[in-house]
Amino acid sequence: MPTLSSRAGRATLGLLMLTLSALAVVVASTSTPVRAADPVTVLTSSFEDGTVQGWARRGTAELVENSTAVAHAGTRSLLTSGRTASWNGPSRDLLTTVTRGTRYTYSVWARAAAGAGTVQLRMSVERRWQGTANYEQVVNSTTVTDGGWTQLTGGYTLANDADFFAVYVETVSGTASFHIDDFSLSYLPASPIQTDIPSLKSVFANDFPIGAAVGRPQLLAERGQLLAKHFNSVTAGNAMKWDATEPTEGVFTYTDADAIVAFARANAMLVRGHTFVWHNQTPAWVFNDANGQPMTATAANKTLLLARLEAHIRAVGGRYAADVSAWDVVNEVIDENQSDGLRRSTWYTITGLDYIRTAFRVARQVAPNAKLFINDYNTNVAAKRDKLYNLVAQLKAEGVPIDGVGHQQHGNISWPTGAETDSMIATFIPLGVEQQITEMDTSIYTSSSESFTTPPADRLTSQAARYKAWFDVYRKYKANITSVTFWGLADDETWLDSYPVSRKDFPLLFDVQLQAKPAYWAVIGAASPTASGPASPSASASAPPSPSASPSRSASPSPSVSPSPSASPSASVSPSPSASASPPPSGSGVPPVPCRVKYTVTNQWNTGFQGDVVITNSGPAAVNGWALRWTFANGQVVNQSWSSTYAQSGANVTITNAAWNGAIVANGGTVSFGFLSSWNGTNAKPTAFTLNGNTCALG
Ligand code: 9MR
Repeated sequence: MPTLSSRAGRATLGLLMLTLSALAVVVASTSTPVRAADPVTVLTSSFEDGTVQGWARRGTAELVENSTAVAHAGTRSLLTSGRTASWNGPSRDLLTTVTRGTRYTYSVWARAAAGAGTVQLRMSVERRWQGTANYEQVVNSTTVTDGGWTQLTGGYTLANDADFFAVYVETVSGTASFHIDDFSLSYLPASPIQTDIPSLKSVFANDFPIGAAVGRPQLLAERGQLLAKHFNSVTAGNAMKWDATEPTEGVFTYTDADAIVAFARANAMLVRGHTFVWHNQTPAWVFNDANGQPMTATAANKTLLLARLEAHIRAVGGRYAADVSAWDVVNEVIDENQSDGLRRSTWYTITGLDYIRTAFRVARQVAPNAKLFINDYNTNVAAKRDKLYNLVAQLKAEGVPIDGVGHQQHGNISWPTGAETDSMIATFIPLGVEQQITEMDTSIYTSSSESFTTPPADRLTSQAARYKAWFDVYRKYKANITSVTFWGLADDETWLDSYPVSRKDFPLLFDVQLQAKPAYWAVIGAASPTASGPASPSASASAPPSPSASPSRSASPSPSVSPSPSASPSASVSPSPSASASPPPSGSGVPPVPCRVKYTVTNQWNTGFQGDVVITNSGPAAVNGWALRWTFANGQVVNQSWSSTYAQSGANVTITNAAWNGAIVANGGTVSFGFLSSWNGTNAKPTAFTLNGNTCALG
C-alpha cells in the first residue's frame, strides 16, 4: 500500500483536476473551527498523449485504443469496441494508487460510439484476494448516448485486503462500443474527528444504546474512530444479509461480518443482526426448485424453501450467537395494501405465514440470547402500523417467539412528525414487546426533483429540528425503546445517494468530513458552535449556547419536551407530598433520607462538561413533580439540560422535571436527566442535594 508521503507526491501532480469544490464544506469543532481541505486528485486519464494511459481490456476479445473520433476535452478519447460480453470493457489497475480505508471519488465522461445509439453504462471495481474475486458498483446504470458526453461519478472505499484492484466501465447489457475520457480519481483529505464533543453514547447512557449501520469502510481510520467514540451498538448494513453470507447454497462467507463483529467486540459494542429473511438481497438460488427453475406454490417447494431457511439461520445465527444481541429475524414483510397486510413476496407465495414462524422458531433455538425482532419501514403510517400490530399480536398469540418490533424510521426533514412517531411507539406498548429504532435517517429532500451538492443551511436547520422531535419521543418512551440506530455513520456514505434517485444526500449527524452537524447538537440538546456560520441553526432556534461559548442564561433552552403546567413544578415548589407522607423512622433521631442522588461527570472538555444525574426515590411514597437543588463551588454555570428544566441563581442550581418524568415511583423508582455546564479551573462535584426540600443521600 502507498505511504502517506507517496500519496502526497501524487497529489501534487494531480492538483490540476480539482473539480469537486462542491464537496468542500465548512466544518467546525468546539475548540478550533477547521476548514475542509480541497479534494486532491491522484490520477487523471485524458488520453491526449495518444496512448491508452494504463487502461486495458478486461476480456480477451475487445479492442481498447486511443481515438481521435470524439473527445470530451482536447482531441482524443479512449474507444472500446469489438466487445463480446457486457462486463468486458476498459479497465485500469489501481492497486498501488489507492490507499485502503480512504474514500475516493471516481469520475469519468462517457459517450456511445457513433451509430450505437443509447446504452446503459456503469462503473465498477474488481478486487481480488488470494484467488477470490469480488465485484462492486461505483456508479449505477447511467444512460449514455452517441450524441454527447455524460459524466459517471461515484464514491468507493477499498476496505478489504486485496492483491488485485481495478476500476472498469461496462454496459449493463449488450456489447455496444463506447468512448471514455477525462477519468479522475480524487479524495478529500481526512479531517480529524472532534474529540472534544460529548459522545452520543454517553449523552444517552441512561436512555438506550445508540447504534450505526456500517460496512467495513466505517471500521477504518477516522471513520472507525468516530464509530468507536459515539456509538455503543453496531448493525451490519449489508454484511449479514443472505447474499453476503450464503451467495451459493451451503457456501458461507463471513469475511465482512466477522470484521464488524470483531470491531464491536474490541470496542465493547452491541451488535444488531440484520437480517435473516428479506425479499431483497436474497440470491436467486433460494427460490429455485429442485430442477433449478423458479419455484411455484407446491408442497414440495414449500418444504424445500423452509429447509433452506432453517439451514441458513442455523449457520449464520449460530455463528454469531455469542455476539448478536438482537436479530431482525424478518424484514419488511408487511404490505398495508393487502387486506391481510402481508407482502406478496416469494417467501409468502410459497410458504404463507410459515416462513415467519419458522424463522423465529429456528432463530430462538440457535441464538437463545438474542432478542428477536420483526423490522419494517413506514411503521409511523397508521395503516401500515396497524397491520403490523395485528400480525405481531397474532404471532404472539400463537406462541411464536417474537420479542420486539423494529421501526426503521427512514424519514426526511418534514416527516414523520413527533406526534406520528409518538403514536407509532404508543401503539405497540400494549403488546408488551420491546421496540427499537433500527434504520433512522433524515433526508434533506422532500421530493425526487430536488438536488443539492452542498446542503443548504435551512435544510440542516430543519433536519436538526426533525431529529430533535424524534429524540424527544424516544426519550419519553425510553422504558419501551431498547435501542436507537442510525442507518449510516456520516454523510460521506449513505444509501440515499442512490435512492430514490442518484444525487448527494446528507441524512446523518456527521457531515462528509465526519464533523458534527446542527442535527448532532440538536440531538444532544445544545446549539451548534457554528451558530454564525453558513450551516448552523438560525439564531432563534430554541437552543442554548454551545459548550464552548460563554454561557448566557437568557438563551435558556427549551427542554426536550415542553413541560406542561400540571406536571412541571416551578423551581420554588414547596416540599412534595412525599415528604409529609414519609415520616422519620421512629426513635432513630436521624432525619429522613427519602432520596438518593448520583451525580456523574460523563464528559469534560476545555471549557465545558456534561453531567448526568440519577435521582432515586427511596421513600415509601411516590413523588409527583420534583425540584432538585444543589450549589456549585467553583463558578460552574449550567447552560443546557435535557429531560428537565434548569434555573440558576448565583451558584444555586434548580433542576425541575420535564412534562413526562415528574413521577418517581416509591421505594426505589428512578429518573435521570443530563446537563451541560461551563467550568473553569476546578470542577468539584456538588456535595449536597435536596429533592423537594429533603436532603438526599449521595451516590
Ligand atoms: O443500506 C443498504 C444498501 O447498501 C443496499 O444497497 C440496499 C439494497 O438492498 O439495502 C440497504 O439497506 C436497507 C435495509 O437492509 C432494509 N431497509 C432499507 C435499507 C435501505 O434500503
